[in-house]
Amino acid sequence: MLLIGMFDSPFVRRVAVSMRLLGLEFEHRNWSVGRDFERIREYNPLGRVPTLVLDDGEALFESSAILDWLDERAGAEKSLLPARGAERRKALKLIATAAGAADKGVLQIYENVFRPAERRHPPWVERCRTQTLAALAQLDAACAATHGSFLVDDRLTQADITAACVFTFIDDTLSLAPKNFPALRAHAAHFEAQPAFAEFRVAFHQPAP
Ligand SMILES: N[C@@H](CCC(=O)N[C@@H](CS)C(=O)NCC(=O)O)C(=O)O
Repeated sequence: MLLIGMFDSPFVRRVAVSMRLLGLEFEHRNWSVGRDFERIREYNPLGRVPTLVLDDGEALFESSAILDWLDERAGAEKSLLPARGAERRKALKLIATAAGAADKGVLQIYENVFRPAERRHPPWVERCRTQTLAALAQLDAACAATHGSFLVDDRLTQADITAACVFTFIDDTLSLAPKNFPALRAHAAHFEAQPAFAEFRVAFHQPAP
């Protein structure tokens, strides 16, 4: 399998970390959504990452769809999501909160990268920042409620992986105050110290338009 996309993207990174944790081997193409747009579009009409090219040539995109396939391939025993019920709903809601925070974080970065200075609209950027911070506040409360344990199901799930990858990305890129979100920060630090996370930890690269 071939994973396309740079590891400074929280969406690419959560897929890479999950593949490592599930014991699935992959090759990596460190392609940038700016510089390598045309190359990515050969596999994904949207030119977005992550894109996962399977061994038979089929390309999957949208990280949640990729993760769904990886879980299915790894089997129910290893799956990173609870199979059903309240724990699954809770995990999906936390994942949506974290992924939404990342979406809004990415939009704030792209406002600077892809839009000329005279066309930027500060109220829109401010709105995105408000949304990002509100989502992080919810995740922080969820982490505080677990008292340092896993977010869901008393085991490592995609909720922990996504929350950690997203917090690290936003902390790296959007100048959070170090004292903010203490429980989420501690949760991310705990997971970032583990080999599957550390292996895919890179400095953020601003995409060239
Ligand atoms: N919902 C998508 C979001 C992925 C995403 O935002 N990827 C960014 C990189 S972090 C990207 O491809 N940006 C280029 C673009 O959207 O044109 C997913 O979960 O895969």
